[in-house]
Amino acid sequence: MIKIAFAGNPNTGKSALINALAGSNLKVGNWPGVTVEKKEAYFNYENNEIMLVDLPGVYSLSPYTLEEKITRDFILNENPDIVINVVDSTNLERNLYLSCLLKELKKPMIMALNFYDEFDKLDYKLDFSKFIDLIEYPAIPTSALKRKGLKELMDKVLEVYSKKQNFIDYQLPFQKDIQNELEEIKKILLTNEKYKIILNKYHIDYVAVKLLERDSWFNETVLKESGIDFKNFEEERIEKLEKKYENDIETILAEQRY
Ligand SMILES: Nc1nc2c(ncn2[C@@H]2O[C@H](COP(=O)(O)OP(=O)(O)OP(=O)(O)O)[C@@H](O)[C@H]2O)c(=O)[nH]1
Ligand SMILES: [Mg+2]
Repeated sequence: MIKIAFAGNPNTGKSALINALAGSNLKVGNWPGVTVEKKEAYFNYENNEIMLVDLPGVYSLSPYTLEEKITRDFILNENPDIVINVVDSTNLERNLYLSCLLKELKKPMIMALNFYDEFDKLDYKLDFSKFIDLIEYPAIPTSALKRKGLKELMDKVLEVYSKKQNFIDYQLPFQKDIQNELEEIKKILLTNEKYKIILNKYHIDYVAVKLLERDSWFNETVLKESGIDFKNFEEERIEKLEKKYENDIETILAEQRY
């Protein structure tokens, strides 16, 4: 079975796309332990069983809201084979911040440039090949409303799936001094055996970014999973960067992503 997670800002058409693809086979429940709705759908595409998971609409993947924690936990821990990042193509600039954060999770990903009917109506233009070069993963124009691009999207899913990669090598978007710091953290992670258990589960680039931004949810999760406590990890060096930029590290990274 191919497991696909749909992630994107609120109102980008995630549910509409799932409904258009799978008909009305939507199963509605709750995420374990919380009252946020969990929707899944199953259908068959060219002899492949497909599971579609409708993640809550989010603007970020911070440790601060339930929806954002559900989204990143699902993508990191439930091993979807592919993430479909649904964006509103008429609102690209606002949508691409989350796309950038999703890339950091390093899972195989495809962008659905949804609302493409509106995009056309507005007579917007996109240099498609340049855009794909910049985002570093495939993008397919879709309209859930007009049922356009659905076959192309699913064909791309099968193509990406057949490559059977767990982690994808995207470039991280940060400036040189941040990048250097990430490299230092990665060196520490690689030279100590005890971190192996974490690196087997999470891509090292992702671990490095989470440690650098003191991500509390990541620290909690890792502590629970492996007993390793990353609290205060690299604290001195993080504070040095904060002094240099005269800002807190989360804001520094967020600004560079923007
Ligand atoms: N014109 C147009 N409208 C669309 C398209 N996709 C979805 N819509 C409409 O946009 C609205 C929001 O769609 P949803 O599928 O509910 O969006 P969502 O991403 O699931 O939103 P959340 O669950 O709140 O995160 C609905 O009224 C859809 O009918 C599209 O491609 N074109
Ligand atoms: Mg929805």
